Amino acid sequence: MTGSGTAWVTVTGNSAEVKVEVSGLLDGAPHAQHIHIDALGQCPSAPQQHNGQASINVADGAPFYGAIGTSLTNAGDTSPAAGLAVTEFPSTGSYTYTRTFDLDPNVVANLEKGTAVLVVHGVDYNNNGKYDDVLGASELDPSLPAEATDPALCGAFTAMQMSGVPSGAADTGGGSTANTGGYGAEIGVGAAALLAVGGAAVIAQRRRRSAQD
Ligand SMILES: [Cu+2]
Repeated sequence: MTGSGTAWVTVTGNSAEVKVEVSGLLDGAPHAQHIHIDALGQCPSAPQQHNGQASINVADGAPFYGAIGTSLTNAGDTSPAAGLAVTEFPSTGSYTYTRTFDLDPNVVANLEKGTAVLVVHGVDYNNNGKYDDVLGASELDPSLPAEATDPALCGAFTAMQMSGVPSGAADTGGGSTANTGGYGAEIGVGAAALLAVGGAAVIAQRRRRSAQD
């Protein structure tokens, strides 16, 4: 299992333009994605035993990256309540997500403090092309397999200089960037996913000044 990605958030007041680019995850399966807040602003590094296998679940990660602050859904509710609305999240292994919406003020405060962490969920640990019960049921929702909710990619947002999320040919328009805060996160594969392919238990936590270099 591999995967990588980059995320950007630009904030003007409480309005946020969010872009997430991900590649290398399980195709054809939902990937819940959230901005987690109110903890250390870090990603988990040490896998635990779940159903006899080394992996990291959301409960393992929560002391590091905290609770859901924002659900990066395709449409509708972006509150924590939509955290497991699996039909509202990207469902391909590689995708580019963009959305502009109002952030909860506490999420903005976490971005400013350096305690906002992007987490993309959904890992096919046993590489059989689907989420199954190899790790048992999700600790969050027993109707879902743990593979569907375990963190796949994680990265902490850090402040960066930009006037808008990278958008190719189209500019963000508007031009009112005076009060814009820009944040970027390089999101990497969690230690558990590396273990799943027999690799070293290397922490994937990354703090980068710039998402472009
Ligand atoms: Cu999450």
